[in-house]
Amino acid sequence: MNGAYIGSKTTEDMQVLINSQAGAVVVGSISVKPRKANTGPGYWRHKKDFYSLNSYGMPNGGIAYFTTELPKIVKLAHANNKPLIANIVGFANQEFVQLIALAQESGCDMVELNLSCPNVWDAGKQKRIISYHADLVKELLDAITASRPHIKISAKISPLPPDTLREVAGVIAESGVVSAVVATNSYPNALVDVNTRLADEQSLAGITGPALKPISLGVVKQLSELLPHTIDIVGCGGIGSIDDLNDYLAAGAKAVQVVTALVEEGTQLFERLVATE
Ligand code: RRO
Repeated sequence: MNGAYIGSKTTEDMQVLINSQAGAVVVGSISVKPRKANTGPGYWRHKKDFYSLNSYGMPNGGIAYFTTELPKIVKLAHANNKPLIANIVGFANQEFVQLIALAQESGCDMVELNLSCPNVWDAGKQKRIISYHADLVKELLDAITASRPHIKISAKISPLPPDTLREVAGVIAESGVVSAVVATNSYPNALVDVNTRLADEQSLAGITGPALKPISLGVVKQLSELLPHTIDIVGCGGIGSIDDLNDYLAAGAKAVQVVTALVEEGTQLFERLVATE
């Protein structure tokens, strides 16, 4: 499947992904309020493709757009036999709860909590990246359980360092509401050089692509030992070939998301991966 990215924000974007050979499709990230992209180029690619950096700042149409569009996107996906996953992001626990309601009412097959977006800044201050704080993850999962005791959701985390990963995996395992963990989102706060700004507000950005692969793969391997087998792991980070994909499956992933290679190659990437399976 695709990971939530700059090409999965609208019905038109989703139609392109739905027409591809992807096994499932992800829409989002969806927030409560509509969001404009950070000003600036947003994306920067290393000239030898070692990595990419992005700082878009979660642009999307918000509930206003997705109340009418999400049911349509679900229908389009189901007409092509593809599960539709909604990646959602809140600025408060109750916003996540509100967005879960939207996804469920629209017929989405799964909700993926984005606990890991690094690129939201306000007056020079960075929005806290939830997955780096086990206490914040617990508060959120408790709020979700309180409002929807029987729901099963997915959570997308950052490339966490070992102790944080152990704590967060413990909270997720105990919560009872998480049935899948997506590992990982981009590594936050990377810098190309002091003169290159992806967003006018700040120079720091999330790093993705091949350089992220060994880090995300290590997170997947650790999660396969930290999480019970009832929680699936979805690998994400630097997948551009069937060998990359197989490395994730061997490390314990049940499925994968692709982003940077998809940005570079377009949805033909899925055909290439399926053809070499
Ligand atoms: O929009 C972004 O800048 C962004 C998001 Br929401 C995310 O989850 N991960 C990322 O690398 N960029």
